[in-house]
Amino acid sequence: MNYTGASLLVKLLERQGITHLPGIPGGAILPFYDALHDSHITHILARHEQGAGFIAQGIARATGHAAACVATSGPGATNLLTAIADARLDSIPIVAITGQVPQSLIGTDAFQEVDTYGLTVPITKHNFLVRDVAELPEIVPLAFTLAESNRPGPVLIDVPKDVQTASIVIAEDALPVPGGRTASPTCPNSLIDELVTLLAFSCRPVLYLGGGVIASNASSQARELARRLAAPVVCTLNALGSIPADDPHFMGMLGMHGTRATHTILDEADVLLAIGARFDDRATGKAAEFCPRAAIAHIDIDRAEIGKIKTPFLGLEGDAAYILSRLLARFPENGNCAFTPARSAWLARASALCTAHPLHHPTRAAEPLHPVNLCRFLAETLPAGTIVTADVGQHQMWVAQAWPFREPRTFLTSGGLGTMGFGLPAAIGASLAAPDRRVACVSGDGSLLMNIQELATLADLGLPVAVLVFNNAQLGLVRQQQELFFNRRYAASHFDTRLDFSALAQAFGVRGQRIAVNSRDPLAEIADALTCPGPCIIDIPIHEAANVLPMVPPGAANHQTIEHHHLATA
Ligand SMILES: Cc1ncc(C[n+]2csc(CCOP(=O)(O)OP(=O)(O)O)c2C)c(N)n1
Ligand SMILES: [Mg+2]
Repeated sequence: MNYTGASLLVKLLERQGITHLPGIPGGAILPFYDALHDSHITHILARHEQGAGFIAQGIARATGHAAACVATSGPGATNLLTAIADARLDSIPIVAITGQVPQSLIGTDAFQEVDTYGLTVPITKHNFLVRDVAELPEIVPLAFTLAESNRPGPVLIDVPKDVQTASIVIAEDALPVPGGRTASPTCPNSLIDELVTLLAFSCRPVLYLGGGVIASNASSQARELARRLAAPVVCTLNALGSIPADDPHFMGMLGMHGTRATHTILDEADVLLAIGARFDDRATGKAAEFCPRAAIAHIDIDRAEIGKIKTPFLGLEGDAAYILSRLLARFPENGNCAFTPARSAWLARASALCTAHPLHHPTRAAEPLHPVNLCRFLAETLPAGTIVTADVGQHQMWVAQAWPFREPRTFLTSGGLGTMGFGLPAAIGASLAAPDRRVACVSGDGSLLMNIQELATLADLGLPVAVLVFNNAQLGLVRQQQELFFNRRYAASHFDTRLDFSALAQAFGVRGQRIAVNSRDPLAEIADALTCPGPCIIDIPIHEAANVLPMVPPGAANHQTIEHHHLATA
């Protein structure tokens, strides 16, 4: 069959199973858009390429499969960079396709020419500049294989305009098989044996789950291992939902906004089993003082992570689901490993610590809109299985602390890069990928503005996304750091104009509701607004001086956490 580069690219994306393709057209990618016109792929017209990138991320995070996005050359490509870098740090599989000026013009400062390949070298898992139309059948499936296999990540394909317009003849049966996740390296028996021994003889084991548990779909195995070992479990921000919040083994999120209980459990552990976690500084605090009594065993698909921050006693390179399945076979259901007196006492102590150090917050009756109460109320009110996206700031940390996530892939957040503006487009992507689910985006009055233009995309699509703005008229997390660590010198953290997000929503054609500061029953108003079946924004006033506590000062050890009572007496 006769193809142009553009129609071949579309064909290859169709064969990859791509159904939604967020992007924005422009000169250097127009041949591709022309070919897309004949395709059953639904193009999602974003309003900014960063939005398109995060819509793709929302699809990928909700499904675990690589999603694609598209942009033109120059500013289209540079607008994508933040979403690509974000995917890199959180190991999210996306394939970004960019138009490029014709090869004859590359290097001439042509109109809308930028070195997209060069710019994306450090922020992609891999990138391609297509030189010849005949390379497309190899490159496209390979891009998806690379994005999804082993440690997932973003891949970029830069396609010069002349490659898009070039002709090629390929027989239908000569088209390549689609790319996808390949088998991960296996792990030698001897290492599994050593890990089994380490765990079997441990009196105070802790499982430390990272985003890799969700990436490898290993949540149920991790939960089962915790049960069979009677081991407490702590999660990073990106692992929330991998074990249900009400599971008796779950001891909270560790790190900068974790509780004293979570950190005491880690301080007392004798074996730490890290699974798909990378010992990020926001999780470990001062790394030298993290888990001082524990022998560390580290399971990770990326061998470069093993020993990067902490030298483990045992390092196991491999897929978490696979290694955990092998471990489960060694700790059978009716084995006696879990129920030694020491183990039972340890699990009981861990639970007692959690009871003794809960999140501090006023009662719902006293302060219904205290963010912790608000998160719990929203979780009760929204249907089970709701997918929650968060933006970046205090509101994100309150959601992480207080929202009782019960399933993997129900909390989508920018962990590694911490990108304000993630929430709304990621929610659009999640809703496209999971049309039968409710999607809620918890955002801040600062973050939402960073990709507010995607409200127009949301209005076009009419998706059931509720945007909940925790409006404190502040860059709250910045204000909090200035209060705690910069002598209350509030530089550039307060907004002089308090925006009316409900009015803004209406301008975009989305239903908006503003909860008044003096509302008699704000929670009932919120519940009522949530009955809206289509997209809506609910603007909720949050106390301007509320802080996310506990908080470990940046660079300090996790046991040096600042708690509510420290401030109350200060
Ligand atoms: C793109 C980007 N710019 C700057 C920051 C630094 N930053 C982190 S949190 C924050 C404040 C966020 O404000 P808002 O969205 O209102 O959330 P709040 O903390 O008030 O809940 C800022 C500026 C960031 N994370 N991302
Ligand atoms: Mg704010």
